[in-house]
Formats: sequence, C-alpha cells, structure tokens
Amino acid sequence: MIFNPECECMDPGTRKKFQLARLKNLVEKLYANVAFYRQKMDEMDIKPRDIHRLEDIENLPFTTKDDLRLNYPHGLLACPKDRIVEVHMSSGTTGKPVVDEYTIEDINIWRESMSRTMAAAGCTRDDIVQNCYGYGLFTGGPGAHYGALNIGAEVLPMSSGNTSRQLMVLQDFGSTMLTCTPSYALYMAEEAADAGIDLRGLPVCKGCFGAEPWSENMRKEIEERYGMKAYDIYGLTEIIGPGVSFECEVQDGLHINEDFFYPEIIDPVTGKQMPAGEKGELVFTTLTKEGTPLLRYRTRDITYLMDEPCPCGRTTARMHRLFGRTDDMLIVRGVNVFPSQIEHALFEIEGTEPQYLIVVDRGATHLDEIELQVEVKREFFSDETRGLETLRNRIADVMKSKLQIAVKVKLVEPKTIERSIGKAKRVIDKRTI
Ligand code: DLL
Repeated sequence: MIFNPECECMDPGTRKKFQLARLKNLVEKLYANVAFYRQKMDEMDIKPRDIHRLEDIENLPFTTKDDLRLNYPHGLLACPKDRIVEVHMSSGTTGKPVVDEYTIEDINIWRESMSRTMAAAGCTRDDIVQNCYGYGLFTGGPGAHYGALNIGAEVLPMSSGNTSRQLMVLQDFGSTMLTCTPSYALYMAEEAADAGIDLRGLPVCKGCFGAEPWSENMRKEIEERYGMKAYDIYGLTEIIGPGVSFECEVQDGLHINEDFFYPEIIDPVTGKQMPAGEKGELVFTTLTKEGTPLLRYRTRDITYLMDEPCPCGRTTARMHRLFGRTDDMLIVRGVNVFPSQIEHALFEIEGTEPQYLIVVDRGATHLDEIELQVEVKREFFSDETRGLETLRNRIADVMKSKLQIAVKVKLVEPKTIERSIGKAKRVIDKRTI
C-alpha cells in the first residue's frame, strides 16, 4: 500500500522544485544558526545566496561522523534548545556517541517516513505489529512504534531479547508483522524450531528488517522459515533513524524518502558526485529537519542509486541494498574484502547455516590470516567425517575464487557462534598495527 501517494508518486520535476526550496531554506538556517556550518561555508567562500539550483549542493561542505563527535553533545543544534522534545544516540564502538535531537516537527516527519516504510510492507490498521527492535536511545524501537501507531495498527512494544517470551507472544497474540534486525529474526526462528513451534502455521506474514547488513539469501531463509515476506528497511541515527529508505512489494531496491532526505553518491576518495548506477558512498542532506539538520552527511555506506521508474508507482529514487561500509572493508594481505562478499558466497553453499564469524589475525609469520567460522547443519556432525572434510574444502575453494585470498575454514556445530538480539557482530579483527 502507498501511504502518501501525493508525495511518494509526485512528478519528479515538481519534487525537485520542493527539494530546491527546502535546500535553500536549510542552508540559510544553518548559516544563521550553526557556527560550525557558518565557519565551513566561509572557509569555502560560499553563501546561502549562491544556491540557485539543486546541482549547487555540490559546492556545499560535507559533514562527517568526526564533525558530529567534535560537536558533541549540542554543537550542531539549529533551533532553540527548548524546542527539543526527544533525543536519540547511536552507541558506536569508539569515542562519543552521535546525537540526534528532534523537535515535534522532526518527530512528525519520522512518523510519516516510518508510516510509508511499514505501509509499503503491507502494514494496515488491521495488523498486530510485534516490535522487537530495541527501545531506548537506539532509534529502531521508537521509529517502528511511531510508524505503526500512525497507521493505526496495534503495537506490541516488545523491545529486543527474552526470546521465549517473544515466541509466546507471537503465538498467543497472533502478531501479523515482525520488526527486528534480520539476525534476530533468524535467531527467533531457530529457538522456535527447538521449541517445536511451527512459525509457518502462525498469522505472522510480513516483517521490516534492517539496522545491519543482510543478504538476499538471508531474506530467503527468513521468508521460508516464517512463511512471510521480509522487507529491507534502512536508516541511521544521524539522519532520523529507520525510515530513510524502504523496499516496496517489488523488493528491488529501497525507495528513498527524498522529499525529506536528499541523496547523493560520491567517490569516497575524491568526494566527487557519481551518476546513478555507479557504486560509491551514500551522502544525505536532511532537507526539512529542525533540531540537528545535516548538510551532505557522509554515511560511509556503499550503494548506488537507481533512477529507473519502479513498477509500484512510486517515483522516488531507489538505492540498491547496501554493499557494505567504507569502514567495514577489511584489507587482508593488501586485498580488499567486504564481509558481505563472504556472506553472499557462503549462502550459496548447501549444508551451511546462516551463522558465521570472520576472525582476522596475524599468524606467526606476521601475515594477515582470515579464519572463517561457519555453522554447519547438524546432520553433518553425525555423519562420517569425510562429509565435513568435503564441505570444508568446498567452502575454502569458493572463498578463494571469490576473494582471491586463502581463507582458513573452521566448521562448527549449530549454535556455537554467539547470537545477538540487536545488530550481529560478524567480524573480529585481532590485528594490532
Ligand atoms: O540502525 C537505524 C535503523 C533501525 C535502521 C532499524 C533500520 C531498522 P544506527 O544504529 O545509527 O541506526 O546505524 C546505522 O546501520 O549507517 C548502516 O551501516 C547500517 N544499516 C541500517 N540499516 C541497514 C540495512 C539504525 N537495511 C547504520 N542494511 C547504517 C544494511 C544497514 N545496513
């Protein structure tokens, strides 16, 4: 279902006019109210009056995660502090968290964006949404909550974890829609299988999954285990949270809510814009935000924009599902390796479970080594060891041909690799420089 046809199916030329007016307004506001942006624009000798066309965005400064950390906690606030009604943060593994401060208008835009997201996955007022994204400073729980409420669906604000209770509620309340990270959806499916619960026989028939990388094969696995349609949704705290882009029923690329979040793809090295169809770093400008609006925020996420029309009728630009992040690329013996490449290759191999861990270390020879731990279906462990040996060799061969480097494969029994209730940790890099 298209939640807001007027905006989502708008003639692209008309949308561009809106975007330009909003961009001009944003740049004026940032120049007047945020010292950080005024200084950057002065350094680059660009003034708000220099923005005449959407293309002029290329002359504006970028914002990076480091800029956000340096201005922690309130340095990028663009409106009076008393207008802020809610705050979210992303944990990050190092340094200060990044902060997003919302006015009530920002919350309204978030609500609208998430309503479009969930409606595209089929959510209506008749649905019962079991929301297992974490509630708290993380944007996942509240974002899906706002969207579902706005649609008029019933929400079960479960938050993440306590899997046996999740499964009990899934059965007893007849939840029809699931919202959580894809890795948690799979973990719940495993626990359900162990408890003898037939997920395919339950009313749950659709879900919005995101917040971490996942592959097409992982989607198939979730769809099969639950008997549901699984949709990819994307977002990040800095921009609004979930609701930046989402899949429609066609499941071919994610529609960007570009009346709010203006996308660009740039070459991560030169910073130059790249045309549709070419892979690079995703950059967003928040056209309407009031609390902490951002100009050309470098997400570090890698994808490309698709500008061909989508059969669903929405006219918004789409982005391909993410290929990885500029900062999760591993350089192993000089070769660039993305965890998503490993995941993709692995899922093609019969006999493996969708659980793996990549451990990078330097061996006695001081050369980088990748150990790939892969869970294997239980039958293989009760089988004769030859089966295991053949599978191990097969995985090693596939990795060698896909990644161009040798990978040590360690097959482990089901449930050996630690499960996560939020974002899964797929890489441990033990190398010290
Ligand atoms: O993860 C917001 C979110 C919540 C999105 C629930 C979708 C669903 P952060 O914690 O700030 O915000 O993390 C943002 O997570 O830059 C991507 O690298 C990654 N990410 C988010 N969605 C996807 C996705 C939330 N669908 C970072 N596929 C982003 C791959 C994703 N990676």
